[in-house]
Amino acid sequence: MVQWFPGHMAKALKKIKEKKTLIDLFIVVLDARAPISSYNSEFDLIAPNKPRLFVVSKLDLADEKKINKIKNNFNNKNDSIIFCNLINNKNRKKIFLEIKKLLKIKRKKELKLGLLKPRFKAMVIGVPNSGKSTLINLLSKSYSTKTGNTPGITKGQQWINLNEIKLLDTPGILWPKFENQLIGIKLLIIGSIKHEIIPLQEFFNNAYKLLSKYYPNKLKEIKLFPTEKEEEIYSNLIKLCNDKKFIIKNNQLDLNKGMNWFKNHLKNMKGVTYD
Ligand SMILES: Nc1nc2c(ncn2[C@@H]2O[C@H](COP(=O)(O)OP(=O)(O)OP(=O)(O)O)[C@@H](O)[C@H]2O)c(=O)[nH]1
Ligand SMILES: [Mg+2]
Repeated sequence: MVQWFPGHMAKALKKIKEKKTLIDLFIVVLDARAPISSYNSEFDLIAPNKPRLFVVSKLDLADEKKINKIKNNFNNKNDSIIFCNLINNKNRKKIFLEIKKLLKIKRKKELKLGLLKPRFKAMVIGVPNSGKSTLINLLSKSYSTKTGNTPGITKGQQWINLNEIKLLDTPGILWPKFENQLIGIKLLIIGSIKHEIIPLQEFFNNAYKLLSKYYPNKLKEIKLFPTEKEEEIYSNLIKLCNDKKFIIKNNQLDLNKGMNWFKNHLKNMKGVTYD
């Protein structure tokens, strides 16, 4: 069984629990290619009374039809949810308006209690690579946080000050419980888990099965055949390497190159939502 929950993630989760009383708003960033698998409802128990904004990122890569159905899963009336592309500056205003709306309610409550805060504090959390730092850069119109298309870019917590609000960037956390291996494969495809933890062949077989089941046409587009049988998946790998002319010396096929090509192809694929 693959170890999905490395030690530093346990530490990050502990830090969230430690800070929760300070925080006025939680912003949870989820990937629209796996919005359900990239959330663990155990978080509901960490701060049940705090306002939460779910920002579902990477809408430009997702399957919009499926997203419309998934929207119904997030129907808790105390939460807000926005689906958007964080690379597009046009979405900045929309997200800000939602944050302001949530904080206005909180401000009213606190004024009643005689509290006056100079700035509200929001903690941005989510699985690795979901777009937390990109969201902070979008909101702060700066490059104050480092981003990159691989998990584990942000290593520690960092406060970013805006006019009315302080945003806390956090390292991506993976949740301690995975209901099944399938969730792990989905998180590998969307780049939330490091590939080093699983042999390439195992990833290839499972990702091929997943794509065959969810998006068979995406395989046909690259002249491969959808199947969930391992012998047939192997024949398709041979075909892929032949088509792409992935050959080592002595006319031997470079199967590793074929599997890596497939891995990158999945990473950049558009129109997919695996939940
Ligand atoms: N296409 C697309 N890419 C996005 C979007 N949001 C973020 N990205 C990309 O996703 C990658 C990860 O973004 P980060 O902001 O570094 O993610 P993070 O959640 O801070 O990741 P960690 O710090 O590793 O936990 C980067 O390459 C971003 O450019 C989006 O809405 N659409
Ligand atoms: Mg980050």
